[in-house]
Amino acid sequence: MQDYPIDKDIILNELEELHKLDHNYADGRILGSMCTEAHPFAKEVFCKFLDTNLGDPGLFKGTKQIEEKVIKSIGKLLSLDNAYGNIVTGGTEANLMAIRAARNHARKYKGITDGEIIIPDSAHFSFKKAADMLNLKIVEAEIDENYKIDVESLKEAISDKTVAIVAIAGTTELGLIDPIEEISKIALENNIYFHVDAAFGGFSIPFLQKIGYDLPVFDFSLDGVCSITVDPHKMGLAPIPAGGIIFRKEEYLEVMAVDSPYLTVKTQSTIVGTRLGASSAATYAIMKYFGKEGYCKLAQNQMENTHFLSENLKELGYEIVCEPELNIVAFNHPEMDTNELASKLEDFGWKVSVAKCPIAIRIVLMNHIKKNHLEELLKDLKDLY
Ligand code: 0PR
Repeated sequence: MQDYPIDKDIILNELEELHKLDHNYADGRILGSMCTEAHPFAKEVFCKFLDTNLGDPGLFKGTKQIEEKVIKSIGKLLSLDNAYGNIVTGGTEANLMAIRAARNHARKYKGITDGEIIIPDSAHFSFKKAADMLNLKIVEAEIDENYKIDVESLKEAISDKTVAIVAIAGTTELGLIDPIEEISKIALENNIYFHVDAAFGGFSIPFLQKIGYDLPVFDFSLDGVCSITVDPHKMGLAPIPAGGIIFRKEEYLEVMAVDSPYLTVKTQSTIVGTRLGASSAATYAIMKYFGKEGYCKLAQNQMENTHFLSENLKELGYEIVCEPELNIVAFNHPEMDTNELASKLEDFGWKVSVAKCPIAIRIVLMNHIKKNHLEELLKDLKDLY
């Protein structure tokens, strides 16, 4: 840092120059992101609450009420009348909280001190971070030919050290929904904590179901489900950072509580101490502003784009890895190496992402990708070979 103050304009110019190096969502070229441009109203509200700190909720009683309301309202969307939880920084922190709750619960009530968690191969890498931080062993359940959890393999993976089972509603690479109803029964039978990672799908599956899409049940209507991750900063159009962790029972927060003697509340269960109230306020605002009707339209629009893309890709001779359940299309060309295809698309100015299981170009049809961008993409894909 220099010794003397610098004029605002000079600083802003420097920052803007660097900001120009960033890609922006508006040109529709970012094809592999699960984030998108937040809604302007959500951004406006976010700025108003920038100084609020939910780490000390007694000082920010109103903002704490907003967080509670938003958690209850997401809970209701997921078939839970009285939800507990927090708006956190994203899916990673939400998953970490869920696994911490499961570990602490198993330690307290079952005396398990060297626990294991069962996750599918398709799980997001945040569970590897959680296991590392919480000193848990990962046991991987296999995925079947449809890229969903193989239930038999999951059953075999259960041991007397299992503290949690994880399934995904909207996998990161393919957007698929695991057989959560079946897994919920297994979790109940074995008295094991069951966490559903719906970071991506949580803000679209309920709305797609409402407008008639035949998607499997994934939420708290299944008795075995103990917690769900659902991220407002993905399909919810809230500004980053906004993840959500919803717990069925308050005891899952209680088993994580540590004393916070000099704060206005005497215990804290979140991982982060000082934390943004702005994320809760912005999420609350955008949910009210859209209502179910707004989110239904959004989800439907994105599914229409998904089908438009997958049908046209097939016509061009590309192979779709699986029929999309949510708004992700993964594809390959039978005669071209996928990484080569990806680098050619990059040369055309597209920012693509390559899935690893199976290897495929993966396009996440977020709100910033419009029909005209897809037409341009399809034209480039046609010219490629
Ligand atoms: N759970 C699932 C199912 C996810 O897909 C992700 C993120 C997470 C948890 C973790 O969420 P946070 O990143 O909010 O902590 N999935 C994408 C990923 O990391 C997110 C992403 C976003 C990727 C923007 C690229 C990008 O440009 O792979």
